[in-house]
Amino acid sequence: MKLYFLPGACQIGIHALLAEIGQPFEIEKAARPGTPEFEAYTQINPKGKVPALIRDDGSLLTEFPVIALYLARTNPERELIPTDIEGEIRVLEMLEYLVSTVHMQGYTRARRPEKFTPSESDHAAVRAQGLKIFQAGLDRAERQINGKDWLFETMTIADFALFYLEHWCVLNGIGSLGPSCQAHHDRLWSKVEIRRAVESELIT
Ligand SMILES: N[C@@H](CCC(=O)N[C@@H](CS)C(=O)NCC(=O)O)C(=O)O
Repeated sequence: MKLYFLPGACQIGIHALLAEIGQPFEIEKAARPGTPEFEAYTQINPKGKVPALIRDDGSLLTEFPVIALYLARTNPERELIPTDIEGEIRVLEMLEYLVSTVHMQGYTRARRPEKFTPSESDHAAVRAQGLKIFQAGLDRAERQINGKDWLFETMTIADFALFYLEHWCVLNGIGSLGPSCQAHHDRLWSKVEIRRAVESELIT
C-alpha cells in the first residue's frame, strides 16, 4: 500500500492509523494545486487531494472516512470498528462529523478563508465562523471522551480523525483542547510508531 501525503495535512490521521495497524506501507509526497508537479499527481488521484491510498492491487481509494473504514475492515484483528451494527454506525457517525463538519466546514474556514469567499474583506468573518464550528466539534469530542481513554469504550478509527484535528490545534493554535482531548492527543502522540510516522512527513 502507498499513502500520498502533504506534510502535516489531514492524512496524518490515516498515517497514524497505518502505523498503529503495523502492516507494511510506503508514503509518497503528493502535490499542491499551482505547482508544476500537480498535473502529474492528478493522473494518480484525479481529485488532487490527500489522503489517497494506493492499495496492493494498484487501485486508488480516496476520502478519509472510507480509507479508515477500509483499513479497519481489512485488519479485523485490530478491532478498530465494532462488528455490531449499533456500535459501527455510532463510530461512523462520529468519524463523518469530525471530517465533514469539524475539518471541512470549521477548520478549513478558519485556516483558508479564501476558499469560501473571493473578497478579502470577508476573511475575518469567515475565519470566525470556522473557528466557532471547529471549537464546537472539539467541545463535543471533549464531552464524549469525558475522562475515558477514547471516544468510545475502545480505540476506533474515529479516534484517528479526532487525532489530526487535535494535532492541528496543538501545532497551529487554532481552537483549544479540553483536558480529555489533550490527554487523548498525547495518548496517541506518545506511541513511538505514530510519532515517527507523522514526523517522517516533514523530512520525506
Ligand atoms: N473529503 C476529502 C477531503 C480531503 C482534503 O480536503 N484534503 C486536503 C488536505 S487536509 C487537501 O488535499 N488539500 C489540498 C488542496 O486543497 O490544495 C477527504 O475526506 O479525504
